[in-house]
Amino acid sequence: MNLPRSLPVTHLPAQAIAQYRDDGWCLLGRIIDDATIAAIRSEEQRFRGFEMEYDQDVPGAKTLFRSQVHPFSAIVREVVTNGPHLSMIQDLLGPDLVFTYTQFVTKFPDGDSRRSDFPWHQDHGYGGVPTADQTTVWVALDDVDERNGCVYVMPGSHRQGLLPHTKVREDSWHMEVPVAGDGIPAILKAGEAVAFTGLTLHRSLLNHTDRPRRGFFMQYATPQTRRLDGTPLWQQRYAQVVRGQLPPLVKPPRVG
Ligand SMILES: O=C(O)CCC(=O)C(=O)O
Repeated sequence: MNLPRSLPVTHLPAQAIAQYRDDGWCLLGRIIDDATIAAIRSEEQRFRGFEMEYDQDVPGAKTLFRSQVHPFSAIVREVVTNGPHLSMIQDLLGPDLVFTYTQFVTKFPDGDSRRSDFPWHQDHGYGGVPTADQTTVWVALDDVDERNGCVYVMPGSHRQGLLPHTKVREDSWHMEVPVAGDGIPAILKAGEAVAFTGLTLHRSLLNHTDRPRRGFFMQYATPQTRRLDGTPLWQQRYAQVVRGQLPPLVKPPRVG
């Protein structure tokens, strides 16, 4: 499957690269065109009905997560492995890129039940990675702002290193970090994206509208990015090199 190439491959302006380095996040602008957004929305709808390998649906929750769908969706795979944003991620992480994870995050209308919020966390708090060298690209599938539960980022928080996370409740897999301050809302039109590091604190609040807020994120690491136990992310299930290559691998393969 080929993506409609209506969006040019672009590089990030120096100012965005500096902001990502200093503040731990930056806007990428429009990275998915209308036709592709429509196709990705259809896939989001398709996968709603099926709990995937890494998902744990929480009864009564107002947010649905559908993870690692790219092996099962040609259009999602094409976007994550060949989208016009990859050159921008190379600007942030270097020439060699490992794609690691994708997830749909659908926040249903919440009223005021407080069940569609996602508290402050670092993505690496879940993944157990001590360094900032993985980038989450969060793409809006609907226009998002403070009313329907956009993502908020805390500038500079990536410089605190990996922070202790605690479970919010016994019956939930969500974890949180206590944070003072509101952060910056990433207000996006459908098809636009915000990028942040794996150590950047972020959260999302309630969806106060009467329509689902659909988001989609993709994560990219360097070949050097490792978990606390030393496992490189490129070795994890469903990871793949999407730009450049792995460095020379020093440990010889075991034979026999
Ligand atoms: O999409 C959202 O509301 C936040 C998702 C998020 O932060 C995550 O899955 O790590």
